[in-house]
Amino acid sequence: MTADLMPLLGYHHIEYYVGNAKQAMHYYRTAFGFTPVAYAGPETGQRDKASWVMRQGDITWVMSAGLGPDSEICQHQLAHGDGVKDVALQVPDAETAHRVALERGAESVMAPTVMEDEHGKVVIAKIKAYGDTVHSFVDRSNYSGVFLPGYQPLAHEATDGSGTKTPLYAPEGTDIGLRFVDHVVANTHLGGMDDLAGFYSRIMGFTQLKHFDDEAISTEYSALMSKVLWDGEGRIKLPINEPAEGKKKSQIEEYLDYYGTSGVQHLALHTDDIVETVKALRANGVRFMRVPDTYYAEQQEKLDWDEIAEPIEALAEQNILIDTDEEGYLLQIFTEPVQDRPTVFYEIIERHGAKGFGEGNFKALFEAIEREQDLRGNL
Ligand code: TYF
Ligand code: FE
Repeated sequence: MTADLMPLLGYHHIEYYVGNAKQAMHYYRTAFGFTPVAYAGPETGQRDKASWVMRQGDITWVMSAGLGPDSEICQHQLAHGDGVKDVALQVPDAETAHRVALERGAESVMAPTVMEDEHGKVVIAKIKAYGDTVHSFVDRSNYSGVFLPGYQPLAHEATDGSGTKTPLYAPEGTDIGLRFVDHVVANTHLGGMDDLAGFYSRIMGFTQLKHFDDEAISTEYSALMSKVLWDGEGRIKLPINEPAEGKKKSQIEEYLDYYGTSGVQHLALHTDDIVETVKALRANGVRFMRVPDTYYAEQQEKLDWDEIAEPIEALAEQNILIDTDEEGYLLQIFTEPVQDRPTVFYEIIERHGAKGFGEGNFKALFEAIEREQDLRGNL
C-alpha cells in the first residue's frame, strides 16, 4: 500500500461570509444553540473584518463580515448573499497537503502561511473548491489556543446582562444536541457534477459512495442528479448536486440563480436525539420543510418499526423523516433556507447504522421543497 499523501483528519471549521457577523452569531446562538468562543476584529487588531467563532459538540463555525465596501467579504456577500466561504479541513501537514493538491491540479488560493501566538503555531493553506468556495488545510498539531492565532477567547456574559466588563463577551448558547458535521453538500451547474467528482477523486483521493440519477430523484416538476464523494472512512462526505432536465425549474437552478455560482447547499448536522433537537429548534423559531401527513401512513406500512427505537407518533409530530437500508436506519429533517435568498439550509440527522442520505424520502422531500419554490414564484 502506498502512503496516503492527502490524509484528512476531519472538518476543522466552516467559515461563513455574511452581511452582519454579530447578528449571524446571535442567530446561531439563540436558534441553533452554538456558544460563541472566540473573536477577531478591530478590538483585537484585525482591521478589515470581524469574525465570531462558535462551537457545539465537534462543530466549529466562524461568522465573518467585512467592514467596508472594498472588503473581499462584502463583495462576496453582494454577489452571493450570506453563504459558506470555506469548508476547512484539518490535516497533519498543511504544507504537504497544499503541495500535493497543486501537483494534482488544484488551484491555490493561499500558499502555506504560519500563524503564531502565545499558544503555539498553526499552518494554513487554501485551495479553490467550487464557485467562490475554498478548502483551507489547517495543521494545528502544535497549537493549544481556543481557535487560531489572532483570535481572542470570549468571556460569557450572564444572561441577566451582568458581568459585561470585558469588551469581548457573548452569552453561552444552550446546547440542543448537535454533535458533528455529517456531510456538506455542493450545488453546481448542469455538467459540473462529474467535474467536481473528478476534482475530489484526483485531488483528495476520494471515491464515489453513491450516485443518484435524475430517474431516482426526479419529481413531477423538477429534478436533480447527485454523486456522493467520500474519504473512504466516513469523516468527510461531500454530495454534489446538479440540475437535471425536468418539466419545471429544478430546485438546484433556483439556488444557482440566487447564489450566482456553485456553492454549499446544505450542511447536515448529526444529533444523538433528533426529536429533542428538533423540538428545541422549533421552540427557537427555526422552520422546517413539511411532508404531507400521508407520508407517515405510508411509512407505517412500509418499514419494520420493530427495528426503529423512536415511536412513529413522536417522529410524525415533529415531521421527522425516516429511511432504512441494509445496515440500519436514519432519521432526518430539513430546515427552510436560513436567509432571504433561497440558498443555504440545514439537515438535522440521526444515524442508526444506515449510511445513505434518505433516498426513500427524496420524492416527498423534493415535493415539499418545490411547494416552497412555487410560493417564491420560481418554479
Ligand atoms: O444530502 C443529500 O443527498 C440528502 C438529500 O435539495 C438532499 O440530504 C439532496 C438535495 C436536496 C435536499 C436533500
Ligand atoms: Fe443531506
